[in-house]
Amino acid sequence: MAKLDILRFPDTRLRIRAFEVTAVNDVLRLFIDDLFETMYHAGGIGLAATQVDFHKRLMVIDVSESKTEPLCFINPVITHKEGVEIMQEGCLSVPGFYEDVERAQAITVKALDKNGEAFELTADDLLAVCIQHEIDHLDGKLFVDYLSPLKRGRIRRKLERMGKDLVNQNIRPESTL
Ligand code: QAP
Ligand code: CO
Repeated sequence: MAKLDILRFPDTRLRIRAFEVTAVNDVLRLFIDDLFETMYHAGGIGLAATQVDFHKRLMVIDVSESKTEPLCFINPVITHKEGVEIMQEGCLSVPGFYEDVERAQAITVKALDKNGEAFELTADDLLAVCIQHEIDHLDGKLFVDYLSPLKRGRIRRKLERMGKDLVNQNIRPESTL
């Protein structure tokens, strides 16, 4: 197992559209374990492969309080969206910033699991929002893209000004102002 480095906005590698996974094998499963380890260590509820500079359509999520409900989605596709919900979102690639984003309130998603088996899942509220947020990453999209250019620019400049090391030491951008 290995903890991986997480790319930080505005790194242009976060804009790469991920490729379909063509084979679910042991090598990929080892990487999935690393994604979970990285997400849990960073205190996240979701992490897409794109965020660790691996450009395949693969993401992990665990929205449970107890951190005992790992979900892995390979080649995820949303087949149904319903309703609207505004939720405050954050992102491990945009550390220290949380803003309201409007998304579908409920979704159905189909994907492959870590054994390469197809499954379909209907989700609402936090899990639905998290799935939409992570699929956006696989398409090179970030939650800050839904904000006004002014807000996005402020966040970009604050993150650019702080060294990578400060972020890794978990010092929040707002504490430097
Ligand atoms: C996406 O985000 C998400 O700034 C997952 O300092 C977030 O796990 C979907 C995190 C909210 C729906 C609602 C962010 C951890 C984790 C930070 C995350 C931070 C430490 C973000
Ligand atoms: Co994110």
